Amino acid sequence: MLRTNWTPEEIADIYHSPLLDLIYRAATVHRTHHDPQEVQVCTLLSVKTGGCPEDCAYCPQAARYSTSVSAHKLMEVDKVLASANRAREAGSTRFCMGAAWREVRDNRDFDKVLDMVKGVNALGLEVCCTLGMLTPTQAEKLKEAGLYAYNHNLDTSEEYYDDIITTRTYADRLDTLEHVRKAGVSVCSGGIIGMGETDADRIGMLHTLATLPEHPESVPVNALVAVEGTPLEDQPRVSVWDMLRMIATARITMPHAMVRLSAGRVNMTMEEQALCFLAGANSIFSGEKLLTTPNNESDFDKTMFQTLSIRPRAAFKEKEVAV
Ligand code: SAM
Ligand code: DTB
Ligand code: SF4
Repeated sequence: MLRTNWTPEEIADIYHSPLLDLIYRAATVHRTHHDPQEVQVCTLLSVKTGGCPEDCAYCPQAARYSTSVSAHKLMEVDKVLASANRAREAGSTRFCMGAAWREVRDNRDFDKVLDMVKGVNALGLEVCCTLGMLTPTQAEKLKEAGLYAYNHNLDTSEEYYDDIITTRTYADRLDTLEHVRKAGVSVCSGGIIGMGETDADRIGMLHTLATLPEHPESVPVNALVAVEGTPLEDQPRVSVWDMLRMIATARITMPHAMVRLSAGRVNMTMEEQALCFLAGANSIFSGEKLLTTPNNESDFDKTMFQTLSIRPRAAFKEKEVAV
């Protein structure tokens, strides 16, 4: 049963249950609602990189930190479409375009993004964007252009949010998610672990997501990529056991969602990633880069899929899942 009335205590009980029980339960839920042999392969492209006015402590694209990322203006539409085409040929079924913006402005850049969305949609890919805050009208325009999903992460709990970002509020984030939902665009929202948050913060974030009026269709679980020059540069690497608890708890509380093993995969062995798939993750990002940081080699992913007998999932299957 889909539940949107989880209590924080229930989610905490799940998150803290003995690890092998937790994985077993999550794997059982996963098998009830999804084909465990299927993993969706997605590609990210940073269409506008760096120079962002926000102060997200994890982000190498914030203008105020000095990182190795240099700022670039919005890419040209034809370059983006060529890149989407390559991603499709390499086996991706979802293409996500990211922009280092605080919010979308109604200007020529937004018109260009709408053209990118139209073009990527025409390639038969699930087209996703992550552009910062949106107004209801902007969300509708993206929908009309053919946008399938919008990524807007809560990142952490409401309580810990101010320690990570001061230039916007948790309520701003939730407002954009509501605008996306109302426009009929599929919602992608998750977070990052390894930023110094407590287990209670992780549980709090999952509680907010799992008690939205409708669960997000997609929940990315990112392990912090600690980038030199950001305030979180010295954070120790997240342990696989923590990733597993997050993935499994997301899977159990939001059974229909695609749970995406997102940033941080480059630091994980094949065996560790296999455990994440067992615990209910059913999507990865492929390609040599995420937005600005390195990702797994495509040969690694190919071998992993062969070894684990995993098949790439077709586009637009989400709509069919209604168990
Ligand atoms: N500027 C838009 C925004 O913040 O919504 C879109 C792009 S932003 C880079 C998209 C997401 O990437 C963030 O919400 C965050 O969850 C994730 N992210 C950014 N830097 C990261 C890092 N160093 N490690 C893990 N995830 C990261
Ligand atoms: C998400 O949750 N993770 C992706 C995607 N949504 C946009 C981004 C990860 C970015 C990691 C840092 C970088 O490469 O810049
Ligand atoms: Fe800007 Fe997004 Fe990075 Fe925050 S996460 S600094 S909003 S690009």
